[in-house]
Amino acid sequence: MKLYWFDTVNPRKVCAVAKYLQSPIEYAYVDLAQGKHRTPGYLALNPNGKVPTLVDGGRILWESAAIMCHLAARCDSDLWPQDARQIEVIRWLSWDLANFYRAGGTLYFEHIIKPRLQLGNADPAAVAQATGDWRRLGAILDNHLQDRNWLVGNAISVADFALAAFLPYAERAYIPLDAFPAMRRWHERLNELEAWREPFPELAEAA
Ligand SMILES: N[C@@H](CCC(=O)N[C@@H](CS)C(=O)NCC(=O)O)C(=O)O
Repeated sequence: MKLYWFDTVNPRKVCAVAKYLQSPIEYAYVDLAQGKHRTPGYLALNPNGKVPTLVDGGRILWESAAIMCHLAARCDSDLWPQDARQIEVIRWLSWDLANFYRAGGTLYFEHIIKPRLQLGNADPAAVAQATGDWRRLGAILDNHLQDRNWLVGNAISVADFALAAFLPYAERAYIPLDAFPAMRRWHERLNELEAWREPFPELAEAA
């Protein structure tokens, strides 16, 4: 399998799962700063011009959630459970993509990606809107996590890898966690995993 990645939030989810599962992966670095995601060769793999992309034999997969599920299914891992928990995982992945990710994504983009890729200053209106949304939606997540270790059932799943994606960037992205103790405890549990703390391959190994 070949995984096209860059050291940003969506590839981070997939790299963390791949490392956690010890998936047999050849890593290919797609330097967004150099526009490598807009080359004809890369667009033929992923017409969205985004990372991550996974190539597994004849199968080309984009979308980090689908790639995480594929990696787990491929080795029968419970990260993508095959029983009633699967519906719960889909619920949280759906809620994330439709709601929560947008708030975190805006703060991450405004405070981390814009300066990194020299895209100008943070937009105060976008930051204010996203901060409010994060607080409103974060309360839902924090409430769910109050009496449990993981989002679904008693074990970690791809939903945890997806929904916690912005927490490692919280400080630099000015993502407010002060009012969310359950979310902070959840992140501490994730931080016990080396795959979560250090998800990315060495750049020297990248193609
Ligand atoms: N929904 C996609 C989003 C992928 C995405 O937005 N990736 C960012 C990096 S974190 C990217 O490639 N951005 C480049 C661009 O939009 O030009 C996924 O989950 O894989």
